[in-house]
Amino acid sequence: MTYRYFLASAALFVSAAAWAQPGDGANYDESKVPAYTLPDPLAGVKSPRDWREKRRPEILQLFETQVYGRTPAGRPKGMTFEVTSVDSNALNGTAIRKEVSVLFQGTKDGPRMDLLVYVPKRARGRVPVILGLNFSGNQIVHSDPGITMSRQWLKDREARKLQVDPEKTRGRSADAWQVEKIVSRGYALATAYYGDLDPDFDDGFKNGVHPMFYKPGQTAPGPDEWASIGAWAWGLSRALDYIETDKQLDGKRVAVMGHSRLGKAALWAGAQDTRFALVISNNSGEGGAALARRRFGETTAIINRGFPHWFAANFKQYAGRENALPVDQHMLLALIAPRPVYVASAVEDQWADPKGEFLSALAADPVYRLLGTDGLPVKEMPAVHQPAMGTIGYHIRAGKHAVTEYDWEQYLTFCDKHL
Ligand code: GTR
Repeated sequence: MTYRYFLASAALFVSAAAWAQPGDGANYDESKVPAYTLPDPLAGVKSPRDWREKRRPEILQLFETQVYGRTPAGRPKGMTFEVTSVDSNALNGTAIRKEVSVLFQGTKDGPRMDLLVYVPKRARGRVPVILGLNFSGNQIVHSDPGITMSRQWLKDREARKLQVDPEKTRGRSADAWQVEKIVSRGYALATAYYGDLDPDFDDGFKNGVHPMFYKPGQTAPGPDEWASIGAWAWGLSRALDYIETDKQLDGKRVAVMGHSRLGKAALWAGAQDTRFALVISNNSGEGGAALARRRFGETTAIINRGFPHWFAANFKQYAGRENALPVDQHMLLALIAPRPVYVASAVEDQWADPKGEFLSALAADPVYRLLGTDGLPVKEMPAVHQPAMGTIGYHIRAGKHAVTEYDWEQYLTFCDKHL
């Protein structure tokens, strides 16, 4: 319920008609999956060097111009970090809770992202970090009353007249974040509200961080420029900029994680920013880990109709024409190689095409092996609750579209293995 609740509140950000739902012309019949040929990520590649110097940049540019849009390079000049609160006895004395404002233009009333960080108290030296954006404000990840209510979420709540008592949202998504479990396993958790980067509704990119980068007279991103997923991914890299400066955190061991639309963003962040040591996609589906060419569940046409602000304008030309795409999502995963990537599905999340998420991980395997890793250790889709963990990890669990304790258990095992 929790997650659905927040999706429902997120849904208010887009018109009801746009909120595409299963059954909206979606195919769920494997026998109706069209014949397709995946573009070969290793076309023309004879060596790891060919991959690194030629093919990988080529594929990255295709995703930039045809799918997610180009992200402004590097960090904004004048960006500063301000630690706004520290509690060294949080979570019954097991963690240090830190709140940090990432001021993109160095001013408190300018565009900013408010990070919440829990650091394991017993840790010695810099600790590895799990970083992920949340859907409705930092206060949803735990009932800890010391968490400052996300400022931007309060504004969004007002702007959209959400009938929800902010205090009642504290800890609403605690089961999707498992903060104590993460901290007890020796990882810091860092999170921020995704609306700090771009509010998730089609406002023509007037809010959020896009206007920071408009050229004189520009009022919206160009056809090959970044959109909402790009802004969320950019925010994850700015959070990593902070993490690198924090003496308690290890900027070289940061796992970027996201669920659903924020799983799309985590994959795109990990693909662009090689500083991320590991990437986790939880039920990211179409435009995330799932192969577009299968046209199973949510399709390119459905997602662009439902969420026109998520992808670059250029991406819309592929609605109903997936075979014309110069890439597919296995190549997004391949951009992360040789760094570990974990793709997770849920049996009842057919909208996200679990089989398409698995086949994408399988099709990225040859790139991972070319780069000297063990890639994905299986050739067939594992049975439910039978995780496969090589440098590529995959599991499918029973249940719905959500992040559960089971998912976190596997992710932490995967992080233990690789970080
Ligand atoms: C759905 C959307 C999916 C996924 C999901 C979510 O409505 O069709 O692609 O992103 O929202 O973010 O929970």
